[in-house]
Amino acid sequence: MITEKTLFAQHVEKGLSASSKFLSSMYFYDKKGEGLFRQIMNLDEYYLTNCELEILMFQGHEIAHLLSDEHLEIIELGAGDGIKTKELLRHFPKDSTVYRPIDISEQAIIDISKKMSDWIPNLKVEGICGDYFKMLDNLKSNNKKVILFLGSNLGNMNDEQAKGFIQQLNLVMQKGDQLLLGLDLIKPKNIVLPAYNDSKGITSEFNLNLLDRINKELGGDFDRTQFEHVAIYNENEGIAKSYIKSKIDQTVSILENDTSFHFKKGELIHTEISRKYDLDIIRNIIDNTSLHLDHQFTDHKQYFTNLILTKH
Ligand code: AVI
Repeated sequence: MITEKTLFAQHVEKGLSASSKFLSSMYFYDKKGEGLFRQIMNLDEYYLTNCELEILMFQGHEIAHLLSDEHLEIIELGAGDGIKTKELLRHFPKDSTVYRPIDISEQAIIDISKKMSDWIPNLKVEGICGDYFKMLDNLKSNNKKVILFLGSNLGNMNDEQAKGFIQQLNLVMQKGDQLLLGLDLIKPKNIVLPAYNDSKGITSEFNLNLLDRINKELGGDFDRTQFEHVAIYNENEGIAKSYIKSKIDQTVSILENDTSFHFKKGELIHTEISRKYDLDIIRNIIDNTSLHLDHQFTDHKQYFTNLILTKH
């Protein structure tokens, strides 16, 4: 059987032996990484959280009205901390609405289920642990479904991957089901870049934690002090990119698969993209699906958007 550890080791070997080195941001989220991401979400420089919170706090009532149905299942992909979601959920009738957070982490499901039940007593909460699409497929029923995919999580995929992801969602949705998609909008560099290179250095810790993870889980000997976090944002393209840069010429060994990798001074490992959107980009992504963009909500600064897409 292929274990998580083997998959991680294979990914690291592939990424670090490529001519342009890369590692997937998917591996940011071990326990420490999750904690660091929560800290990032609370930074003022990471404007995404407050902008989406503002939309859901002040327009949540209207959004809920557009999503409502007699019997409704609200399914959230990636459980998160629930603070934003609660602002939406409080507007739905408790007796005919079920909230189902889906996450691969069992602990995340336990935490969010407890919190949401405390915040909104009487709301039916039924968390599900597992793979998004498998779980969504199992959930096919006569009830209308609303899928929440908030926080611009789609932005960590390139446009081809995002298309594939939305197409898979489209396949498991039934006519009348809706998707509430939270997306960060394209905006100037002086606003975006500090979100990915904050002054307290938490994003740097978050990115470099990947090296600690390789050391801990795969027996790597990365010297953290010889690498640094780099973030760039290309305004025309609308994509923030994160890298880990080698400060010196060095060789790193990884015991797990008995490999070693050479890094030149200044060489980059690409670790993450955070795509920013406009309506043309999103229309291109939902092209070839039967999802229609029905409503758009934005915060007062127009930094972030929540879109309602309906399956026709
Ligand atoms: C989870 N995701 C939407 C975050 C983002 O903005 O791309 C992850 C993140 N990376 C650095 N800071 C936050």
